[in-house]
Amino acid sequence: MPIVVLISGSGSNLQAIIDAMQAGELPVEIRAVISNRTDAYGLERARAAGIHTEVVDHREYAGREAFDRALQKTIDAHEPALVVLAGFMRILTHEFVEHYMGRMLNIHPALLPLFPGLNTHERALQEAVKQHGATVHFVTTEVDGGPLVLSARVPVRPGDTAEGLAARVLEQEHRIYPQAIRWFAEGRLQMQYDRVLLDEKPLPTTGIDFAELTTDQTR
Ligand code: NHR
Ligand code: GAR
Repeated sequence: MPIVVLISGSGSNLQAIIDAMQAGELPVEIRAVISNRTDAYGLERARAAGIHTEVVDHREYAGREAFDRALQKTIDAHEPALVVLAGFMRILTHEFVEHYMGRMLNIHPALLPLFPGLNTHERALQEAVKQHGATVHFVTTEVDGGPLVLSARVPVRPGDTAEGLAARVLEQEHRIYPQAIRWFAEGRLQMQYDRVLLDEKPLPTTGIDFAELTTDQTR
């Protein structure tokens, strides 16, 4: 399945996708990696894997609408069946999201619906939650509010820093994102209205907990 990956930074989730592809565990072809930042390290990861890269720099556009139109044009030239947000840091307009509805996934570094938006690890520490994690969801116009697919939990430990917690969460991101993308690529995962179907069956609104995956679901 042809996909396009959008990044803004380090690209460790991109790397996890590339690694899963190279291990023969993910039936996708990354047609392009697109960054809104010229200095994103993920661009180098893509180049090292021989993947086409492009930059659409948001600072070169008069506003979000103009940026999103340029981004959409760049993406659509590659005719992806799925758009993957992997640490992409720009909020997307309604028009853009409508265009890719049901075929755009995001990974968010929190247990949604807790802590949508930015600085999730700092906020989790501030609120002294016992568990934190990451969630894969379909992208809708409501930021970090789309239907939930798959999440993984990590414990929050006494004395944790935001950096330490972020690293623990990131390890889990690298497990769950390739799994969710694989389901989509195999035609097993669909968004229908505000629900997610896996193998034609609706998921609970919380999505699936990675720790509770059945052998059927991971096959
Ligand atoms: N766009 C829509 N419409 N819906 C979603 O669910 C989206 C989205 C765009 C990005 C990722 C999201 C995350 O996982 C995502 C989901 C950036 C911001 C943000 O406030 C919020 C959420 C997410 C990504 N960005 C600032 C902005 O003004 C810029 C911050 C920066 O450049 O560092 O766009 O967390
Ligand atoms: C990841 O933790 C991802 O969940 C988060 O940024 C990090 C990107 O890491 N995404 C967001 O915060 C989106 N607003 P990566 O570039 O190494 O994949």
